Amino acid sequence: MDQPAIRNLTKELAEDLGWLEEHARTQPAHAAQAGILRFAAALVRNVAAPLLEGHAAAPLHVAVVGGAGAGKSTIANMLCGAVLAESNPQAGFTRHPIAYVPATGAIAWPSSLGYLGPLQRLSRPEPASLDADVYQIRRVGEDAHQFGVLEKFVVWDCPDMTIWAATGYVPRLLEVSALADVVVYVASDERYNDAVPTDFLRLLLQAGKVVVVTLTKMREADAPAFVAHFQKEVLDKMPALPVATLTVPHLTPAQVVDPCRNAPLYRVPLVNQIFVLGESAPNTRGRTVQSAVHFLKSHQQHLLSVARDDLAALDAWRNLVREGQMEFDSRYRREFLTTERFRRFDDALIRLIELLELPGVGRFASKTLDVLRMPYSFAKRLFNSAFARPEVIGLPERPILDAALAGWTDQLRKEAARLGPAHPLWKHVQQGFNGGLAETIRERFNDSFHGFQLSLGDEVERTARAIYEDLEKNPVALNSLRTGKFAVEIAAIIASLFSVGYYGFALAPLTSSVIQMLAEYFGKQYVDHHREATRARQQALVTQHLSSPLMNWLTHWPSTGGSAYEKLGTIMRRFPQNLQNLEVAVDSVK
Ligand SMILES: Nc1nc2c(ncn2[C@@H]2O[C@H](COP(=O)(O)OP(=O)(O)OP(=O)(O)O)[C@@H](O)[C@H]2O)c(=O)[nH]1
Ligand SMILES: [Mg+2]
Repeated sequence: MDQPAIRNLTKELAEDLGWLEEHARTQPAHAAQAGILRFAAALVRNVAAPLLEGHAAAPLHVAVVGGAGAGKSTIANMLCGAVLAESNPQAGFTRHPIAYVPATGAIAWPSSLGYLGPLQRLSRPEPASLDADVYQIRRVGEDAHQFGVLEKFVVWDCPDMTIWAATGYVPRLLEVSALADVVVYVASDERYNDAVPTDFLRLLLQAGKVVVVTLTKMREADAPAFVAHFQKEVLDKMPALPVATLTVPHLTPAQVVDPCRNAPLYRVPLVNQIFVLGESAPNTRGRTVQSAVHFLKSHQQHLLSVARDDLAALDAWRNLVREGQMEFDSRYRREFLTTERFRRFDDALIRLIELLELPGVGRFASKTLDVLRMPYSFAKRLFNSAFARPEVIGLPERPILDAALAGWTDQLRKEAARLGPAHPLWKHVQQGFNGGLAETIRERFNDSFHGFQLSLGDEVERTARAIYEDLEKNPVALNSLRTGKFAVEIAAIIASLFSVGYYGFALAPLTSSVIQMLAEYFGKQYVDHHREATRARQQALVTQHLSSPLMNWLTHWPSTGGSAYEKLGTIMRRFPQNLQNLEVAVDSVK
């Protein structure tokens, strides 16, 4: 993949996750997922993008996180090797991430798009209590950092995550945590089991972050018991384990101020542990990126699930539209097609039967046979007039279509009004109806009706005419049918005369009538077959020209015109593929 394609890929992934995060915030049921979506987007921007854009692995990043007042700034001090981070008795004192870097040398900060998201870098030093979406970089004196991990790592002192729900500084924490190659999770004796930090620890472990737990402020003698307790109460319930659990018992004020000189017993194991984890920067960063991609892939469904309700609502809408279409089609069949006789076919039948009579000189012979068949014709007329059912008059077509359309539209409008309060999609449809959706439906329908009429045209007329015209155009077939029928009749009459002699004259009309009856019967079967085919064809044309286009347009209606559902559809389509591409791209960087 070339660089522009890579940039586009990570940009789209991060944007889509960002869009889903905003979307989650607007829905109370999914608000809790906003954090994980921000974290996922930050993994793409801060971890995957720099690697794919060829930025160096060094420096690595270690983020110190934990609950309010747990001792994060104190631990950050220890890692850097000096008294630097402002530790303050006021809980929640550190309000924005602070990056500690060596005193000299350029900082190789990736320039990839969206690196650290919305966090702005402060151009001048500010107190840690500055509450804004910013981060600052502090240089650490050379004499100090020889004791710490700055040679390999940028040390991030982070704000706490207690006010998880607030949109304020939690995103700042998420940005830096996502960036981190190693996370030091600090929990104090006083509040080791708080729900919010514990949830955050779970997210970090789920995401495959390398976590070092540091328990603080217990009495030295209680340290092993506290570790065991923390293991049982917190870590045993986690999806993965931290790489180590260390302890920093309650320090004296002198140790807090200068841990290098006064607390090496606690500081050295911590520093060593972090050093080991950063032994090879490319390996460590490679692992960070692999874990990030693995997390994104394995949590894909969860990440997209903020859209689940919307998709369910969209599905319900589509089903309702389709049911409406089926009802529209069957109403047309019920109320129009089944009662429509297609009179032209009756005329066609008469023409067909007439055609079978001999023309010219043969007409005389035909007339003679007609005379013979008179008793049959008379009896048939009598029978028909006595038993004929009253004619069902079919309603005109257009009013039936209009009524079916109105029924369809009303059903949609009613459901939208009923479900409007339950989901924004139905509200959106409801607003559509208030803003003239029904009129637009009618207009579209009228336009398609024109097309329907054009294509139907004189199709009925043509099909009916074709019944006898085909025969007329084929004189050979016509003549053989005519003479065939005539010959059969004559042969049958002669045969009856010979077989029963004188009384044969009485049988002749009967024989001729039976043959005529058979001819009419088969002719009617033939014409009825075409009548039925025409009915089916007309039904298909209504579906093709009227109901299907409307159904398609309506099913897509909520997701067009720049609505949230359009974006949702785009994300649902491209996100899985983009994620797949990201995995392939990351795997190819070895
Ligand atoms: N005596 C003593 N004080 C400690 C110890 N650890 C932290 N403190 C104090 O506890 C307070 C909070 O410690 P910090 O390191 O600022 O805690 P934090 O987690 O950074 O706190 P916020 O940034 O406010 O969330 C500070 O006044 C520290 O000096 C300790 O082991 N011993
Ligand atoms: Mg702090």
